[in-house]
Amino acid sequence: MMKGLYSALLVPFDKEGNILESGLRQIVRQNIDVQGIDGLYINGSSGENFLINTEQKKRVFEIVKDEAGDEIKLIAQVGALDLNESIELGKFATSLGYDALSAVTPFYYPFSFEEIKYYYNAIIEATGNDMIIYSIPALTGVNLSIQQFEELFENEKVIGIKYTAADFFLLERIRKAFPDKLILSGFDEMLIQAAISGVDGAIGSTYNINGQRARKIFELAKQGNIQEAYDIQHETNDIIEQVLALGIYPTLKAVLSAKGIEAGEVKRPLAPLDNEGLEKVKSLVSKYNL
Ligand code: SI3
Repeated sequence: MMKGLYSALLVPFDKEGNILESGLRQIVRQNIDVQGIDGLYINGSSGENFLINTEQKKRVFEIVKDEAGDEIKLIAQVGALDLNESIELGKFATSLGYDALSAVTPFYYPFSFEEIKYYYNAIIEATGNDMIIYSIPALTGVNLSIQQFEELFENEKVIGIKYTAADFFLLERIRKAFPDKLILSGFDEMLIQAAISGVDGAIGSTYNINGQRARKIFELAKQGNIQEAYDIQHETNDIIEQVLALGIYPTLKAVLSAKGIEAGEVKRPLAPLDNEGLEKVKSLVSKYNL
């Protein structure tokens, strides 16, 4: 089963934008051995996927599978504006043994729902793998309705949704209508609300550094220990608030670097942290024992 907590994997780059392969392996191990996650979501937003080329995406899939083997679940995000690239990546990840694919809803052009449906069905047909729809309206501008989710679910290979939205009414409607579909929540700062809403798990960038707290929030909320879960969510959100203020991906990488991991830089045009930012990261790491 694909339920559980997944880190949206960070990918380390050098200053020229090349992947630091040994650092990538260290981040995978950190997630498995220290953060205790159930799986990884590879080449999503947190992997800076939309800033790298096809060969780099394939190399990330390859290294992660080689390092993680069958220890955890692996979801390959293959969504792209070039459908041929999505299919190529989907076939590649499937041949490596990835447990499922995921694809962001196509963005930039105002695609019709028929076009979006065509995109998902084409990737599934070409790869034969399971598909998790990656819905993140704040970044894509694509808001799928419950009826549209239903239509996508008509393809049995669409096993679920990565739901990165704060619309808890829609989430409740989806949960009630599709009790057997997988729903993985995408906003780490709203994990408790998502858990109470009945999601099957979550995918998050901050779980690369804060996976143990996320586990407690999720399990306590599922057991109905809401106050205890909320106490940890409050502390978690103190961390997330500061991480967001500094810049999410460079800050998460700086936290990993402070722990001795070769987490590298973000890929330009994303900007690195300045010295003041790096000092703030040091206090964050020691204050919250990250
Ligand atoms: O790699 C990914 O696709 C994600 O990390 C998605 C995930 O929903 C994250 N979203 C983005 C845009 O980074 C969240 O984990 C997010 O970073 C976190 O909730 C802080 O806002």
